[in-house]
Amino acid sequence: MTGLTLTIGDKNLSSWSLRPWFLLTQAGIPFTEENIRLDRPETRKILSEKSPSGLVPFLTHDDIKLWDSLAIMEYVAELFPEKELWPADQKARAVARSVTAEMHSGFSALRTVWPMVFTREGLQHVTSGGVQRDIDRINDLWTSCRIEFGSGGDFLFGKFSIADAMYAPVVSRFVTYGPVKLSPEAASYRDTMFALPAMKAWGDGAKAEIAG
Ligand SMILES: N[C@@H](CCC(=O)N[C@@H](CS)C(=O)NCC(=O)O)C(=O)O
Repeated sequence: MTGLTLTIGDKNLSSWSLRPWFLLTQAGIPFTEENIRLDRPETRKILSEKSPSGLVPFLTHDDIKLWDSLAIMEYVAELFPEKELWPADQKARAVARSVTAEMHSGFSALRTVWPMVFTREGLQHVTSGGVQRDIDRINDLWTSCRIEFGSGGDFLFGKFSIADAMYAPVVSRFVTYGPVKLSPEAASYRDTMFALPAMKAWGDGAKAEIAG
């Protein structure tokens, strides 16, 4: 056992939770999952008692708790170097970190106007308020990563990396809010990501959550 416990929010809604969950699942790293429903009267109290930041996700390992999706994924990459969760090549790794950081700190129009609702297809396709600009930038990023660095596999940097986990909720949005116009490379990347067993497992969890 790895002794890792990842605490996440609703699978249908919590885009930040999806990222480290997807990383661990896709990389085949065992972990215990703990769930906190986000839209309940008791949510705030539970989060303030359990989570260092009052937010999800957070990771518990031995005697430490770590919060924030990117910090969690960096820690996992250090714990499991054999999984090569960043590209091995130094320049590719530096670009992967830039691409990841840009998502972590940016694309606020897309995140605000198109919140992740994993199970609902056919959501209203509004592209005002900077959404189209964010889509265009992500399309450019995905396209250039696939062309320049993607030859070793189906992911942004060929092999699966933290950069892919960081964009997993965008893949969901580009399905549920479609049609979104993407380059052939970016569209094929979206389809590959959306078809992964880890993505399907998250979607099944989201459906079960709603049904329950
Ligand atoms: N920068 C944080 C963002 C975490 C965040 O905003 N989480 C949301 C859920 S996706 C949350 O916990 N919201 C609390 C609430 O809805 O009460 C990260 O990368 O993990």
